[in-house]
Amino acid sequence: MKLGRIILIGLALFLMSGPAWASPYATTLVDSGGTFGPSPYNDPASVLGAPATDFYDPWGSWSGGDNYRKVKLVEPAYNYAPDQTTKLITTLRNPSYIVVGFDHQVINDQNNPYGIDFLVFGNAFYVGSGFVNDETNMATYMLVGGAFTENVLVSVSQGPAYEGQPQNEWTWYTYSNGPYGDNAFPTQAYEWDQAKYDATGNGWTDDLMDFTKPVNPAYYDTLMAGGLSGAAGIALYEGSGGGTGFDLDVFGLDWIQYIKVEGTADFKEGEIDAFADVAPVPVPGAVLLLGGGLLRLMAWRRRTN
Ligand SMILES: [Ca+2]
Ligand SMILES: [Ca+2]
Ligand SMILES: [Ca+2]
Repeated sequence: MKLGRIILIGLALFLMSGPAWASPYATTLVDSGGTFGPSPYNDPASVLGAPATDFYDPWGSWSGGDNYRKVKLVEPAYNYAPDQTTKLITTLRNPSYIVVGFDHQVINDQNNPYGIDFLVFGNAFYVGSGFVNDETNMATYMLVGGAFTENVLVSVSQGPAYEGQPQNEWTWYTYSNGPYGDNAFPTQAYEWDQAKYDATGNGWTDDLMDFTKPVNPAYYDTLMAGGLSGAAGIALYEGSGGGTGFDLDVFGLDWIQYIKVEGTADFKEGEIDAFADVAPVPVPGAVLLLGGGLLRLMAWRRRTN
């Protein structure tokens, strides 16, 4: 009796948590080559795992702030992680490429927000009206219009057609006309709390934004136009951690498992930080439809009985 309940709870927890081996981020460095940036922007493995949230700015205290900085939409990942050892982002020059793999299929799920199936994070940032550090009040710091973005070419693949097929012979689908990596939306790592700023002079919380949630593409123009505060910009992210959104519908693909980023001769160069599989959001309407279907089924059973 007691054991049965424990098993049921365990089963429920297992179903809620999903497979323990699935990471939302790229987990495997499949291949890389060509010309990367100078150290610390030269390690292709820097694009694995979660986007950078904090970095060590050697000039930070010299310029009146702290050396330890949080990644924000107006101050992107730079230099090393706070441990001053871990590299965060990789610069792709012409020619160069990095191929990464997920530990699961990235699904073209109809419940993915805005049709966006995966996100690519770089070091793009919105241009602001002056000096920014972790003590800057995001409610008065203004986005003045425009962003520092670059265009890294992105391709996707389902991987080898047979075991051992070399990467350069896989079928690749390239977003030749964009979107590109290292572009809008800039990474926003932590939630901003205005009350905390007013009380302490530092409004950054320890609560991470969601790196598996895309920013609503409808806000692209508003954020690019500027004339809004940093806090207002973060609010438009609606809890998302940013990143450039990609839709597999462009190629009619149901899923992919590998992503390639390239620096190419036509100025497709820039920095890549991470890749994320977008989490599907159950649509309330779908639940209602399902509920309605069950009611109809019950009614039909009643009629036929
Ligand atoms: Ca899609
Ligand atoms: Ca860049
Ligand atoms: Ca990284």
